[in-house]
Amino acid sequence: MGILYLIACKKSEVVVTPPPVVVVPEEAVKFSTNLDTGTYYVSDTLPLVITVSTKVPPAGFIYSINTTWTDSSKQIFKLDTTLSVASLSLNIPGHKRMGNYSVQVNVTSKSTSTNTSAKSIAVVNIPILPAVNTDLFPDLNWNDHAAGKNTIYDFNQDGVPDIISYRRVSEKSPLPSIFEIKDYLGNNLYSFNLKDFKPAVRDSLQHIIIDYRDLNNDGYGDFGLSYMGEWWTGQNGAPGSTVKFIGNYICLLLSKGKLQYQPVEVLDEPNKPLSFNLTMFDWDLDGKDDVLLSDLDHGDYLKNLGDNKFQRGTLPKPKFFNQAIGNKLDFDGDGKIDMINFYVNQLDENNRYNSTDMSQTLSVLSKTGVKNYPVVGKTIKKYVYFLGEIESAERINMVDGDGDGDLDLIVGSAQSKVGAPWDYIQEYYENTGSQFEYRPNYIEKDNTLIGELQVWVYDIDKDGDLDLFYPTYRKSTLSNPKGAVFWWENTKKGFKINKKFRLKY
Ligand SMILES: [Ca+2]
Ligand SMILES: [Ca+2]
Ligand SMILES: [Ca+2]
Ligand SMILES: [Ca+2]
Repeated sequence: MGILYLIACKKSEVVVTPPPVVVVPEEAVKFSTNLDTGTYYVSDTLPLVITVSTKVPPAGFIYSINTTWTDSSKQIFKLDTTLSVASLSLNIPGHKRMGNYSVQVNVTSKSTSTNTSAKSIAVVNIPILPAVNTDLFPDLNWNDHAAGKNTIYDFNQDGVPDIISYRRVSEKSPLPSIFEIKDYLGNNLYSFNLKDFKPAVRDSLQHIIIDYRDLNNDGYGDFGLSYMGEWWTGQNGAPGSTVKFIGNYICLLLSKGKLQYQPVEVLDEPNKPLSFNLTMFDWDLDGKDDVLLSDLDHGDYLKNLGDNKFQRGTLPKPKFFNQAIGNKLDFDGDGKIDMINFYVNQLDENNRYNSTDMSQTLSVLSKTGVKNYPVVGKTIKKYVYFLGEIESAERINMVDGDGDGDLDLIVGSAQSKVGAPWDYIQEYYENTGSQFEYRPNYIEKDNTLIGELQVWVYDIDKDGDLDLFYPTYRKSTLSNPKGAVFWWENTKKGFKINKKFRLKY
């Protein structure tokens, strides 16, 4: 004891008693987020708000956020930041692709690394299927909305897909059908009643063939409407029954800006046999889209002279191809839409072929002219009428299904049944450069699900390749047999049925 006293005296003249050291422990870090309530459904950007309930220590918190696409263990986002505030708000991009994501959030006291709290948030991206619910407008001709088209279209350029078709005034009325533009949200965008434009026009013009291109180069589509008169004198398609289709009326609706149109009468021939065709394309390859009034056999067309001027004329022979199942899409990838035509000989109601040409040919008409490709590996049948149990090819579309950079062919067929619902099949023909070769079962089939003739393409899972889907469905019959919706995922080794989706419309 005496020694200690001596040392203390040497060090200092004054003896002081040190204050007691009191260690105040930091409050344990606690936080919550806006995504704590369960699995969060994301379509791209993830809104994350972290709220810490603990008092902010003088040195602040380290906020760590780590987002992983768990389907491939790919890191999407990583952040470590020190902040002297009790909350952090972020919009994290990069969750576009279909699948499961995990967000790991850590909040740690900057001065005490052991004072930390962590949580993991499950996030899932279920893709949106851009199909339209046909219950929305039950009187519309939904076939024409979908037929011969490639993917969704947006006429008024407002981001909502549109519907172009027609409706009959009523099931029993002979009055001409009404041309309509509507959209997937149920909006009525434009309506054209031929009777208002030309009150004296004859009744019975029930069917309209519709096509569109930007004829006057103002950035909006213009329409060609071909009204057909028809009178059946027998039963539709029955053997021995005679049918008489008479009369055509064609007008153009030329755009005057967004959804404003000037109707122009082009043809009114009440007593001539009609043609089941009206196709807008640059048929004479001079750079301006023209209006083919009949079919390529007749070659009767309106040559586009520019500035809303057209000249009636006849396309020179030889014609490009035998017009059959068509679509328009950019086949060669030059940014310009090409005309696609799939010819296969057609059988009538007495099983007689329409032509002696037994080829199966896909023709592509582009600004450089026509190219023809044999379609091989399966004998494809096409019928004028569905009688009994037959399989008939009706629609085509194209998509790069094997990821080699060229477009492959999809043929949509119906298999008619007697006294039972029909089946629908989509079949794949791979583009080998010189021809299209049948690849059986490349597109998965399940006849218990919904079926239609026309398949459309869209990158549904947002992985950069085009997937397949049926453009329409019925919300009221989703749970019925053959009512359930699905899409096909492009795996580059086949199109696989996928039942994960959300219906936006
Ligand atoms: Ca729209
Ligand atoms: Ca032209
Ligand atoms: Ca290909
Ligand atoms: Ca895809």
